[in-house]
Amino acid sequence: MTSQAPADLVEAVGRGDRAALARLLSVVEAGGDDARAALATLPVSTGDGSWTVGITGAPGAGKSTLTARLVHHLRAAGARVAVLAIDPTSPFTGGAILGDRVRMQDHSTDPDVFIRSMATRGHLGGLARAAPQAIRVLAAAGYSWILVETVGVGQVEVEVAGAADTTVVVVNPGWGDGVQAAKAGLLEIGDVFVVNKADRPGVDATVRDLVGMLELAGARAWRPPVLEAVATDDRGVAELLDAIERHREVREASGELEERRERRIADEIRGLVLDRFIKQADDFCSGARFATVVRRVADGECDPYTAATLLIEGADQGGS
Ligand SMILES: Nc1nc2c(ncn2[C@@H]2O[C@H](COP(=O)(O)OP(=O)(O)OP(=O)(O)O)[C@@H](O)[C@H]2O)c(=O)[nH]1
Ligand SMILES: [Mg+2]
Repeated sequence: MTSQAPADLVEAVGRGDRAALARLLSVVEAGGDDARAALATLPVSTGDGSWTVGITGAPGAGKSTLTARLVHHLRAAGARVAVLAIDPTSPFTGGAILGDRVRMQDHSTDPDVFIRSMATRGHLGGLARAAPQAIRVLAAAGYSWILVETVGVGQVEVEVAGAADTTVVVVNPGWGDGVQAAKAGLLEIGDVFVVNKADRPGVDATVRDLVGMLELAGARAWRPPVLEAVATDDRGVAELLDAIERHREVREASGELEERRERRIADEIRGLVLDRFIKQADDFCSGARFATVVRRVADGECDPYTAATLLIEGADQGGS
């Protein structure tokens, strides 16, 4: 797939080679031996000097529009920015990603902005594994801000958001939107809440709902603010960036950052282990041996539990 050795790619990325960065991200996304080799040469303690912001919320909430506006503000302040748009839906629809491309067009010729979309290939666990690694690659490439857009509707998205230093949850005005966010588990992971599309009715009620639910969730050292924004008019975006920076300062001062980073490394390792076991399970459950075992269970010669044990232990001895 790539003519360059993974270690050379990592080195080229460190020199600011954008084409190498794109290739390295593809390698990491694909997983497997090349990804392992590349990641092994990547410094683990990246993140020094870089800050990852997860932007999550229901489909169509305005995440991409807000992200594009944030990029604009960060660029105005001279920062180098990477955007990772994660699409957990089918790789065949591609709709959201296409939309993102359009919204990000303003930044497409800026050499200090790097935009990348990632879709699920194969199982969802692959995405949960690849996203934190992609963030690590982007940090190593010297981007001081990494914005990660995910659709916050399922567990995987919540896991991906766990790779962020600050998580922004985007909701819209309207009956029950705050409740939906709560159901999707977004109240727990949000550090900053934004009621976007504040040009529509029902903003006050949604803000009130969110503030109420956050209070019920109990006292935290950081009290997540609930902001209003109209991303399409750049309203409330400067305030959002202020809130993110305040959160960053509090996080950095609290010493809790180190703990979070360790937890994230633990998650990454767990993801890698899981990824390898899943691959192994796929190997066990395919081919002639598997077919034979299935037939034996179907014929009533053995039960599924025994069959599974036989498959696993047999493979250990067979060394496949
Ligand atoms: N009225 C109004 N429309 C907005 C606002 N922000 C975004 N939109 C519109 O809402 C639509 C969806 O915006 P996106 O930024 O693509 O939303 P998203 O959350 O990234 O969507 P997905 O990635 O598909 O989940 C677009 O048509 C935007 O122009 C806003 O503040 N007010
Ligand atoms: Mg989007």
